[in-house]
Amino acid sequence: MRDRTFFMIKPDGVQKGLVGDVLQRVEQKGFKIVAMKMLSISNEMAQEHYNEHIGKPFFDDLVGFITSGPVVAMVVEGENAVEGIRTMMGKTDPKASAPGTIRGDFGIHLSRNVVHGSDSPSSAEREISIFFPPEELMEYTRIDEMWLYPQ
Ligand code: IDP
Ligand code: MG
Repeated sequence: MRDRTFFMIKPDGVQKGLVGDVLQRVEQKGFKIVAMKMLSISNEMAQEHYNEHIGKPFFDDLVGFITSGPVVAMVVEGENAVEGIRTMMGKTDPKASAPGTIRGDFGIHLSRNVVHGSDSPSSAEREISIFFPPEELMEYTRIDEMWLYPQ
């Protein structure tokens, strides 16, 4: 099933100059970027985005970190995009992430793990709506789609 996920390069990824590398991985895999922007996340947005973590001991650090500098937010579409992006990200803790994954290759500490990706289709829908109004989602055909998917 072709679905959509919310994917974001966190402030540490932007600061470490990883935007191009991360985007290249997403594009080369065959996923289609259908929306993308750089922004600074407000405190209110951060609370909403991470509302499932309210009350946890790391919540304040998480909100402080995610609002500490610009991020690159995007919507990614393709076959099994939610799960596929999570696989490309690796585990939440970069120390446990396999080499070859984004977190495995570029991170070392749990709280500075370079990227965010939705963990389910319902989270994806919720998170996309926080960052992107519907008119910012593009519909187009990638020229290589006939080679990415059986016709
Ligand atoms: P995920 O990003 O892999 O979906 P979540 O459990 O949703 O992981 O946690 C959101 C973010 O909060 C993680 O990406 C990580 O940066 C941070 N985080 C999760 N657990 C901890 C913790 O125990 N200590 C500090 N930060 C944490
Ligand atoms: Mg999560």
